[in-house]
Amino acid sequence: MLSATVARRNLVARRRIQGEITFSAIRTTVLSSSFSSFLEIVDNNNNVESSSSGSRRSKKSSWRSTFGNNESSTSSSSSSSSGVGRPGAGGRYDHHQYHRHHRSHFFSTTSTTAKEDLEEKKAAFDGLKAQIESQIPSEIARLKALKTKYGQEKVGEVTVNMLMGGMRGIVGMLYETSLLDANDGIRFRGLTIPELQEKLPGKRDREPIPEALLFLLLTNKVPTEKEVEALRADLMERAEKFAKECAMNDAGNKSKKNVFDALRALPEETHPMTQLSAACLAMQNDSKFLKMYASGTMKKTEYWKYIYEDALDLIAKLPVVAAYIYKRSCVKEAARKSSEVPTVDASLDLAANFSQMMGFSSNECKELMRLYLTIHADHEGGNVSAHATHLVGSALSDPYLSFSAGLNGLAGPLHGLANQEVLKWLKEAQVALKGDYSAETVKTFVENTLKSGRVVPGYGHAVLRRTDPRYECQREFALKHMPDDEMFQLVSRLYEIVPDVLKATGKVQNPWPNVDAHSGVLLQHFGIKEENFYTVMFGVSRSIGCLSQLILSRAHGYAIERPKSVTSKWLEEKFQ
Ligand code: NMX
Ligand code: MLT
Repeated sequence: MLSATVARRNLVARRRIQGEITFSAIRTTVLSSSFSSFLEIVDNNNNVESSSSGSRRSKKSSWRSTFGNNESSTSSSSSSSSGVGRPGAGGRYDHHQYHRHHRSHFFSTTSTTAKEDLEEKKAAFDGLKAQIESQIPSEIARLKALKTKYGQEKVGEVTVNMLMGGMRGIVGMLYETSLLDANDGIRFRGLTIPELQEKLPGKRDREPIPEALLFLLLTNKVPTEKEVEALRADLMERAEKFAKECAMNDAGNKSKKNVFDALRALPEETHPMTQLSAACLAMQNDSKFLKMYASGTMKKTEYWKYIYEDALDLIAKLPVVAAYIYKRSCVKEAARKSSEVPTVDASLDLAANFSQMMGFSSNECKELMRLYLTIHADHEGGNVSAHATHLVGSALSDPYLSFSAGLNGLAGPLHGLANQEVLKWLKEAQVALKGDYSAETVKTFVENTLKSGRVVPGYGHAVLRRTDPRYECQREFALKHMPDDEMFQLVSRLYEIVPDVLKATGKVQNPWPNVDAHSGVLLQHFGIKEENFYTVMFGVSRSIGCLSQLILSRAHGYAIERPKSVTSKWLEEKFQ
């Protein structure tokens, strides 16, 4: 069976398939024909006509003038020097009922009463959704112009090798939030990780906070301090409301079941990733998009608004659910409080609160969590978790369904679960090597891993052809905070040995370490020792990237994904 496959592969390898991918094919996935009516409105009016009940738009909204001043005085230098784009002119903002509610809460918790300060904060609070909205017409017009001008251009060609090799190298989707270069590594809206560390505002210490990254991914703009603070407060309010409602419901007569009831119904030994994915599905009932779609009153141009609300809700809820799973299924019996919904401290940032809810309140651990949640958030669109979320979302499945699909992909050992595999392997190495980390013994250990038929976890990548910059920044963190950690010494030694062992196989395309080779050693140092939880943390972070793109995909009218597949017989007949 295997040799037949190999023979078939050899027979057709390197021969080009007739089908070529044109820009038009990719673009077709962006703009479905039924979306063109929306484009006409944009073209004719250069404006999006409001059709949403309960929403009002004004070209000269008060936030724009206030916000514009605020922006230029506080952040324009950092943004322009970074080369990150600014939002399109002509900002409008919605006075959604929802926003009014949140804004009043936001102000009621704000100590200052100075009118100007309030105006500024109001502008910052409304800023994110309004900025996304203000960019939509120009983004759609830009995409339409791209299609008109280059629709028939080719962006690549597909060989049989590519088709049979996991679609490696096929350019087949649009994904705006980040771009991976084989030699330079990841750029989030054009910014490298060191640039994120330098430029993103809202820092508590050295590391950026993921809220700032979320703003950047959604708007292609480095936010101001105030914008980050407003988004932080919004997310934490969503998290607190969710946790409080579930806790009250737990304490009540239990007539209404919540997500924690769903988790309690699962065996404690259920893998934490399975629990996280199941929790997403169990929360689907909260989906605003689902309800609006079912009502039959939502226009296509409004989809993104409800996807946005669901996405932000989900990003806020996931750390609470994850911390619960950690306490329930990972920590030792003595420390376990399996039935309690974690308490959210809404004064903290998302990462610090996550760390605290898990039981780790040191500043160093909070800093690690900020770094961790930032660097795992996005890795362009083709990786399994992002692509799965994107694919399922393209069927207009809501964010709960879509991201659950992404998590199921992340739970695979060749993808996100590799971080768990790495720590298991490091522990195995510690036992086998008994403290002897000499080059020879470590090399033999790695070779034995390969001989046993396993991959070396944490090494290799489908796109990267260098050490993952996410590995490098974690190494820097370790050198700063825990240079003498014994397991870190082992990780450093492996970095010297593994690439040559993998190169010697003659088949590994990228012998360098990826993000997962380093994350576990940091977590275990700060007390998060249960490696079966590591991929859950990856998932909490990945929601930021996947769900940002999901909002943009609906805002820009991407079509349902449906590539063509062929049978191997079809290929044979084509080339024989
Ligand atoms: N150890 C042993 N063999 C490897 C490794 C490795 N780390 N990486 C690649 N190979 C093998 C691979 O299995 C394949 O063998 P075969 O032809 O017998 O099937 C051959 O080398 C060619 O594979 P590549 O083209 O180099 O890699 P590919 O793009 O197919 O896969 C990974 C990429 C990441 C799946 C692969 O490098 C791997 O399995 N790495 C270990 C698991 C891991 O760290 N995954 C995490 C990736 C990052 N993330 O978080 O998702
Ligand atoms: C990721 O972060 O998604 C991984 O590095 C895998 C990938 O990019 O394919």
